[in-house]
Amino acid sequence: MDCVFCKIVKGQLPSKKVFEDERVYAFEDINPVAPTHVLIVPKKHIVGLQELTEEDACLVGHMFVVAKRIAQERNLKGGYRTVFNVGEDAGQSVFHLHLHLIGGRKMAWPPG
Ligand code: DGP
Repeated sequence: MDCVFCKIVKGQLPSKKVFEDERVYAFEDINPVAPTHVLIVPKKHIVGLQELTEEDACLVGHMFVVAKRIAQERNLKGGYRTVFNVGEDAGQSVFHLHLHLIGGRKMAWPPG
């Protein structure tokens, strides 16, 4: 399958690994928008949140637990943001589900 994140998960493209287990792979975003910008992706190819099914509900919960652990490891005590961009209007550019973990600086709301 011609999916950049599938290739990263399989080690066919380089990435800066942050965490890995049997279900997810987390790595540094190539274009960070904050001092911490990590992507948590399921090893299973899911196009995006819109394509999620009930059987993947535990997997998505696990992605958030991993995000929390990475935030703790990085000492993001002041806060951080977890984001799914869903579809083109929201800015989704890679169509393999991924959770952004962004932190290490003050953030504005609403996002752009
Ligand atoms: P989104 O716009 O929500 O689909 O986020 C996609 C993110 O993926 C974006 O912040 C840049 C990042 N990205 C795209 N291609 C690569 C890559 O090859 N390596 C890494 N590390 N990150 C990538």
